[in-house]
Amino acid sequence: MSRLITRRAALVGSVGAGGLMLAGCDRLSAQDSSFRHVLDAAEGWTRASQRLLEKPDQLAPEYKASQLSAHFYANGTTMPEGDDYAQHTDNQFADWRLVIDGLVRRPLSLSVAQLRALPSRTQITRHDCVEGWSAIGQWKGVQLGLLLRAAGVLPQARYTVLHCADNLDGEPGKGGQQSAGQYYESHALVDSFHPQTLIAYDMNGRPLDVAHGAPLRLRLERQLGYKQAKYVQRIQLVDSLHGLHGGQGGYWEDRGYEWYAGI
Ligand SMILES: Nc1nc2c(c(=O)[nH]1)N[C@H]1C(S)=C(S)[C@@H](COP(=O)(O)O)O[C@H]1N2
Ligand SMILES: [Mo]
Repeated sequence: MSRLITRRAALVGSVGAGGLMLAGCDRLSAQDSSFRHVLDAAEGWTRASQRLLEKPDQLAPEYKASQLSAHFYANGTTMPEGDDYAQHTDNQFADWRLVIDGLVRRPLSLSVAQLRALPSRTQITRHDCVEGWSAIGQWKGVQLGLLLRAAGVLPQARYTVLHCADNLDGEPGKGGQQSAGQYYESHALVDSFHPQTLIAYDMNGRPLDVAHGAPLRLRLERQLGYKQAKYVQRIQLVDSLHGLHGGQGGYWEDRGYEWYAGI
């Protein structure tokens, strides 16, 4: 183990679970430049994100464990169709990758195990769906800002676009008969770098289940449910939303919903 990696592994370990993390980092970082870039970015990011967390007016409310909803409804796609996703569930998402590309200096490709070895944030927040239901859940994941910092967002980038593994057919609950399409979402950079914006892998203390977006989903806590992309495989940095799918920045936006869905 080189001295550099030792120091970085120790840094990650101090945020996470000590010795276990250290061993894990060593194994996961071997020959993998994506993972090393994220470890490089972690140090400065932790301080920057901590400063943002000291501004309560800009944060979504966080709740106590005693306030967790007994049942968290699952909405939209609850089981992506097709062989690709079935293969991922068959091998416990070992080959799933989160790719970060587009207008970045260093495109990244990270496994779920690598994401789990990084510094994490855990938060208990309320999810509000436009269909009129809410639920309080606990989310654990990597702050998206850390990953973006590691990828090196280029100055001309304005949005993150989250590409998901599922096709959605429209929902009876939203009027039905919407055209089928690949689910995707997009966000402004300022919201993507927000300290409560996570690529989440655990929900209520357990790995995300398929209905809630396994293995990775977005949590971006000051906007409505449909902005919380599940089954995320790729985050593309773009300067414009126009050439993507219907051009309005998201599956539901292409079908008439607001792009900025603040709550
Ligand atoms: N990939 C994908 N993400 C999605 C959806 C979907 O159908 N596909 N539905 C959205 C909607 S409308 C809501 S309310 C939430 C529901 O998240 P949950 O199933 O964990 O409750 O996911 C959002 N993200
Ligand atoms: Mo929703």
